[in-house]
Formats: sequence, C-alpha cells, structure tokens
Amino acid sequence: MGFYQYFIFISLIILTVVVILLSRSLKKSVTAMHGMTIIMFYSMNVGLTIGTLLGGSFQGNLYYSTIISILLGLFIGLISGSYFGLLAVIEGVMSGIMGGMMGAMLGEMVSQEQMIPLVRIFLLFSISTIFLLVIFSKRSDKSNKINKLWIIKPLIIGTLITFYFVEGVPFAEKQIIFQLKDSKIHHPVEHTTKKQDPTVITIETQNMQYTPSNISLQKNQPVTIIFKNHDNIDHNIEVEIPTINRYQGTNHHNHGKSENVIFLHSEPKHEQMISFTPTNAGVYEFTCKVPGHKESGMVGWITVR
Ligand SMILES: [Cu+2]
Repeated sequence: MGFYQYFIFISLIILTVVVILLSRSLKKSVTAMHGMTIIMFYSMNVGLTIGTLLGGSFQGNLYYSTIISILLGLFIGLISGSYFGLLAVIEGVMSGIMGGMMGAMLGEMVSQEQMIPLVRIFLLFSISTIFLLVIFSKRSDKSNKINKLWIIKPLIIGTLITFYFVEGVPFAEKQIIFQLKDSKIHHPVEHTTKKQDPTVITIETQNMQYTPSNISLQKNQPVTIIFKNHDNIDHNIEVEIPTINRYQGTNHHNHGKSENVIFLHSEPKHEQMISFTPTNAGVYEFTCKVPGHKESGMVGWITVR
C-alpha cells in the first residue's frame, strides 16, 4: 500500500460520506426505484474501483484481495443505501459484493500499469453518482426550494471534481508509476549480454513479458531451459514441441501433459528448469497458461533449426 492506494481509498471514503449526506437531504425527492438504481450504480462502481485497485496491488494474492474487496463493497452498499430503505440496502450490498469480486479478478489479470487507467474509469463512474442523485431528485421534485439551492451547487461540485481529476488523480498516479519504474531499476532483469553455455537458455518474466521471447535451438542438440519468474504472480511456459530425453529438474509435479508438451510453472520470485533434446525443426509458440496472461502479451517462439 503506497500513496496512490491511500489516495484512492480516502477519495472513496469522502465520496461515500457525500453520497450518504446527499441521500439524506434528497430522500424525499427521489423515488424508491431511482434510489435503488442510484445505490446499485454507486456500490457496483465503488466495488469495482476497490477490487481493481486491490487485485492489481496484491497480484498473486487473489484470495485476499477478493475477500477484502467483497467485504468493503458489502459495507459501502450497506451504509450508502440506508436512507433509501431496505430494498436499496439489499441492492447496494449485492452490487458491492459483485463489483468487489469482479474488480479483484480484473486487477489480478491485468498488469499494474494497466490497472491505473481502469481504476480511474471506475472512480469517475463512482463520482458520477453525485450527478445521478441531483438529476433524479430534480425530476421528481415538486417544490422549488431545493432547485434554487442547486443552481450554485452544481458549479461548485463540478469545479471540485474537475480539479480533482485534472490535478489530484494524475498526481497520485505519478507516485505509483515512479514506484513501478523504481522497482524495475532496483531489480533489473539481466539481459542476454551475459555469456552463457550455448546449451543453457534462460527465459525470464517481468511485468507480464518473456525475456527473451524468441529463442533458437539446434535440432538434436540437448538444451536446458531455466525459467526465472521476477513477477509477484505465478507464470508458466507451455509449448507443444517434439522432444526426447526430457528431464524436468526442479518441477516435481506431474501435470498430466502429453509426451511432446514442455510445461514449466514458476511461483513468484522462483525458477524452474527442464532439459530436453528437440527432434524436429520448426517454429513452436509458447504461452503462459494463467488466464489472461497470453492476452496480455505472454507469448514467445522457439525456433528449432
Ligand atoms: Cu503468466
């Protein structure tokens, strides 16, 4: 948890207080149906914001980020729906749980750089709840008392929200982007300049990328592949390639893969290795089988000559 995470959490706490206060003053001029819809919208988006943020920040710990996001979503739905009655509370609680759960999975599956714009989108939706409350309350309002009040207030609220998104959010995002860059500088992936035995090839993963992603092997020449995972999340390599003399050094699990499938799975900050001799020339695609990782760019190619 860094500055960015606290910034988003404090924003959500302030926003929830604003939504609750608005609900209290507008509950008479908002219909039950509108109230339910607004609370569903709010809880779902806050759940998604929290879930994406926690899922992305604690990658590799999907269980904990999901549980915490669900509990926070539930709590937000419970307190924000309270002025609109029991149905709004039920709606809010369920939406908060669902948003938190889906957000956590989303945050787990994307890279930390991709998490930042997603959090911003869900945050923007969450804040839009203020406008929904104002719009729906006006429509059903019979007296002009509240309307007069809201001639000035939309300007103030609009200005505050614009300032928040133009100055506040980018400032907080810069802090986490610095952190992410910093972690890359302090733990650099050693690139291929190191002289290595030609029969030992190291494939490393960092930020959902294989380095190198293109490797060349000699037909009928034994090779050892070392798979080093620098990320905070599990990764693997699976490739269908005809081989003989397969010897899997450190991976003791039998994954039930067929004869011609090479499979290396590595936990965060761990490494695995396998030795084999490729027997057929060709180009073989390898990918990470963790859901979403191939789509995020975890693809590479082995060329056997
Ligand atoms: Cu992966």
